[in-house]
Amino acid sequence: MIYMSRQVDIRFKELFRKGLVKGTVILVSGHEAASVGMAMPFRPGLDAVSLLHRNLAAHFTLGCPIRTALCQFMANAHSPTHGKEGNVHFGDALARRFPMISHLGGMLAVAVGGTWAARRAGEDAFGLAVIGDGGSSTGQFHEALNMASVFKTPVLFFVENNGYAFSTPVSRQYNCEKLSDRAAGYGITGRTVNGLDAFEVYEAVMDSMELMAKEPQPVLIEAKTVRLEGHAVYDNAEYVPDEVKKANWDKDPLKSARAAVIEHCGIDDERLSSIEKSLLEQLDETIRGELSVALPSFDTVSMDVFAPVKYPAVKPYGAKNVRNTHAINAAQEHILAENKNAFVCGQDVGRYGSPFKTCKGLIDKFGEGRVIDLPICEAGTVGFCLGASQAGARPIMEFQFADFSTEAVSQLGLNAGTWYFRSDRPAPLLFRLPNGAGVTLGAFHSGEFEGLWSRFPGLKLFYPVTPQETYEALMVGFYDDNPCIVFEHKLLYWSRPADIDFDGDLSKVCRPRRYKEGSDVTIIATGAMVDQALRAVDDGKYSADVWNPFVLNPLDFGPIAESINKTGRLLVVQESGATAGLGSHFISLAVRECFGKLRRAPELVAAPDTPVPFAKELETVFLPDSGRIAAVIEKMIGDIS
Ligand SMILES: Cc1ncc(C[n+]2csc(CCOP(=O)(O)OP(=O)(O)O)c2C)c(N)n1
Ligand SMILES: [Mg+2]
Repeated sequence: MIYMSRQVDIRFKELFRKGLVKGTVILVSGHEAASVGMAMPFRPGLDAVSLLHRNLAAHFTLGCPIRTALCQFMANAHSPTHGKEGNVHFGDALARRFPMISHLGGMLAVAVGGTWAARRAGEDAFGLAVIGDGGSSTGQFHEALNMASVFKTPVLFFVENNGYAFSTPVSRQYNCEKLSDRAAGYGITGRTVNGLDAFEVYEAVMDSMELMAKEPQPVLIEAKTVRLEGHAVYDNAEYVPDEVKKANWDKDPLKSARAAVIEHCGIDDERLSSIEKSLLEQLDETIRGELSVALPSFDTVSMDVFAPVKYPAVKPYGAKNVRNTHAINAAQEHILAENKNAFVCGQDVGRYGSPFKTCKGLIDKFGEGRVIDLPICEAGTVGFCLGASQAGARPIMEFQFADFSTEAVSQLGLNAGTWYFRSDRPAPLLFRLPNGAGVTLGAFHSGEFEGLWSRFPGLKLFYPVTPQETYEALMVGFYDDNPCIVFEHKLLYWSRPADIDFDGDLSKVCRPRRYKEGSDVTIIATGAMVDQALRAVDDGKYSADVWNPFVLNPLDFGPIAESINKTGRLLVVQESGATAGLGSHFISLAVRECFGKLRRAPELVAAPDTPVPFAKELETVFLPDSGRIAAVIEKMIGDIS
């Protein structure tokens, strides 16, 4: 494996120079022994593994055919990502060898979540989470290790310390003696090993697994290794002193591995060379074959960002005169009762029942194993949920406030959002985001983030208003096989009590909602602005169609476009600042789809593009209200008459 990985590295470099491998090639020479030694004890399909960019040999050790890696790098029609992702960003999610994203540290929590969920389902799984010396400086390294320790999850954190992060030496990365010393801070065992010796690494990993089997907890191993080349093909590592380069080549793990094979396997140098020659011929034959394979095309490659959805029949639910908080609680209760693999997690969702009491009582009914208080690390916990979803669990995660979801932009937007696109595997995840202003909480607890999250393909966004919509959004979001976000406007938690009468048919849920029918103007409003819009037309002076798209992504604009074609006027009302929300998108769609029928330019009523101010007097003026909306309608209709 060490030999083959080295030869593939060399061939990749050549193919890149000939333009037959695009993007870039990260060079793995020097890391092969560590990769093989650490991966050998792990079992494909059971253990949850996140490898790093220099672990080609570990992919092979864990069952990835060399051909698959070649196709991935050549981005041809046989590529496991169908050419939709490049070079090292591949894996096999079904085999729990999770495909990495670029963001260093981002995959560690995924391995933790996968291991945790597999164990929870009764499987005897372990985890392997690999990171470099540079990546160990990320917050997510800490978040993942801390979570694994808190959740007593047996994940081996394996730090490959090659002395450099790209060009940056370790002196700029950390200030402790050994990276394994950090283990003490998590109450776990840590050790440093010679990463150039596959046998030593293997033995250390086996010891760790024994330890983890006795008492489930993570272990931290630092493997000291070397990078024999630059960071990637474009880097000739001028910043590495020549004497260090020479010393590194003297330590080449391929040389020591060959010597060990000769010593222990009764094979002499000549015989080994002939085996190597034949392996190389096979490799070259495979490369030649794959070079003649077609390149991917839009005709053959699905660019779907969403996994197909097949809703089950669910139980009907009804309640009289209830608020949104009740709807959320009832939906989660139903989900937990009906789905053994579901769990609710978030900060203070357990005994405290969450700050808005939307999880009240759930822990009494379902216990701590299913209603789980999380440490304060939003990025890590989203990664954890993503990993859990790959081992059969169906997580519901509450962000304490939508504002804190910004901590998890890369995990939710780039990792979870692109998961299906990259891996062909669904990531069933439901995130609840209490959002919006109006409760004097200032800039960091009042944001409305539907605009931000709409920028990430692969996420489904729901913005319910009524208790019925809220119940339906959570149900459909849970039973969807994609990462779904439900925005819960805080002002709507306790306002407008109403009945819920859900017939259990999830296939009818995803449609825009109309609250009022009229002929003069079409109003699109979201969140708490729906109430303001309704109030503006309440007195019957204007005849308005008032809509909430309800599913913001993927948006079904058809019925709203029909309404605009009928009224000839569009007013969009949003709480977010004009450049932050989706209002401009709705207007753009209307102009493109309904231009011939528009009687005047559409209007956007939005908050100013400032942070949400704290004082009530400022916040009240900041937020659009029914008076402002009515004035704009007056202007719009006045323009015509
Ligand atoms: C969060 C993040 N920041 C920056 C990068 C760009 N980047 C890719 S690899 C790399 C160096 C990583 O060094 P290290 O973790 O030591 O791993 P090594 O490449 O040495 O194996 C950098 C900075 C990234 N991928 N992710
Ligand atoms: Mg490094």
